[in-house]
Amino acid sequence: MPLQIIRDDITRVKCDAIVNAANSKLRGGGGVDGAIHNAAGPGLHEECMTLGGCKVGFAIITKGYNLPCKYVIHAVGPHWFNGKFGEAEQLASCYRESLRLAKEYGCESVAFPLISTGAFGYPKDQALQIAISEISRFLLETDMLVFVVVYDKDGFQISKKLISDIAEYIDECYVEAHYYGRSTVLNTFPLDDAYYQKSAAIPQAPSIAHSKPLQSQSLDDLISTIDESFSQMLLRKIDEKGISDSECYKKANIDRKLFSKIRSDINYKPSKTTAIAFAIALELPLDETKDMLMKAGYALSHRNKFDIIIEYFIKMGNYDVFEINEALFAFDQSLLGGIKA
Ligand code: AR6
Repeated sequence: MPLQIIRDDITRVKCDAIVNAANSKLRGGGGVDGAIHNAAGPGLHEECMTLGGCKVGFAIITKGYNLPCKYVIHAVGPHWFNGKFGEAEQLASCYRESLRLAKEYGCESVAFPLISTGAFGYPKDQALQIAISEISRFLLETDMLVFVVVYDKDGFQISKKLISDIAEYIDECYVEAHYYGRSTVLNTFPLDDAYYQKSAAIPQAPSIAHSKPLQSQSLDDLISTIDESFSQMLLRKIDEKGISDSECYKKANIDRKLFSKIRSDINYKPSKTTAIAFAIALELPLDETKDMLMKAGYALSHRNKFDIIIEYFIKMGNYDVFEINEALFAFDQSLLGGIKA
C-alpha cells in the first residue's frame, strides 16, 4: 500500500499505529512526544515507565490509550551533531524498527512524524529523504498504508537545488504558455534566441527501455490501440514492459485494491493523479504519458503548476514517484497515487 505525505497534527491521524519521536528514557517531553502524551492521557506515561527505556535507533510499542490509534511506537532518533557520528544510519534504523514492529503487531496503517527534526536538530531535508527511502523500501515487500506527517510546512524543505530547478522550469513553461497565448491572438510574437537557448538547455530524458520500438509496430497494431480504454492501455503497457502488476502498482504508489478495480473494469475512469502515477511507474516518455492521460480524459498543460512539475520530472528521466511527491508537496500540489480513485 502507498506512502502519503500529509500535513497534520499526528495525534489526530486515525490509523492503527502512530510513531512517537521519543527520548531514550521514554519519559515524555516536548514536541511531538509531549503532544502524544497529552492526547493519550496518563496511562501512556505509566506504561512507558515500566519499559526500561529504549536505545537510540530502536523502537518500542505501547497501547494507544485515548488516542485514535491502537498503538504508539516510540522510536528514539539520534541527536544531530554534524552527520559524522552515524546519525543517518541511526535514523534509518528508527524507521526500519518502527515498521518492523507495526508489521509484527498486524498494523495496516502507520503514521510517522519527521523523527529527530525538532529538538534533536536533524536537517529536515535529509531526514525526509531517509524517511522516504526506508519506507518505500519496506513497502516493496509489505502491504501497509504509511503516512509521513509534516507538522509545520514552513520548516519543510526538499533539496534547495531541486526546488530552484523546478521553480525555474515552471517559470520557463509559464513564459512559453504566455507567448503561445499572445501569438495566437496577435500572431506577431516571435520567440527570441534566448528563449530557444533556454528551452534547449532543459535536460532531456535519458533513453529508457521502452517495450516496443515504434518502427516495429505494424499499422494494424497502432490502429488496434486507438479505441483502447485507459485500463486496457495500462495492462498492455505492463505486459510490454515485462513487469508484474504488483511491481507496477507499488512503483505507482497505488493501493492494491484500487489496482484490482482498474484491472477488472475496462471502462474505469481514474483520477488524473492516478493516471499519471501509472505513467510514471511505467516510465513512459512525455508523448506516451499524454496518450495515456488522454485515454482517461485528461491532458497536460503549461498553465498548471502540477502538470509542469510532472513534465519536469519526465524530461529529467526521474520516475521516482516518492521524489515527485516530495516536490509536489513542497509546491502545495496534489500528490500522486494513494488509495482513492
Ligand atoms: N504532529 C506531527 N509532527 C509534530 C507535532 C505533531 N503534533 N509536534 C511536533 N512535530 P520533536 P525530536 C514535528 O522535537 O527532534 C522531545 O522532547 C516537529 O515539527 O518532537 O526527535 C522528546 O522527548 C518536528 O519536525 O522530536 C525528545 O527528548 C518533528 O515533529 C526530543 O524531543 C520532531 O520534533 C526528540 O526530538
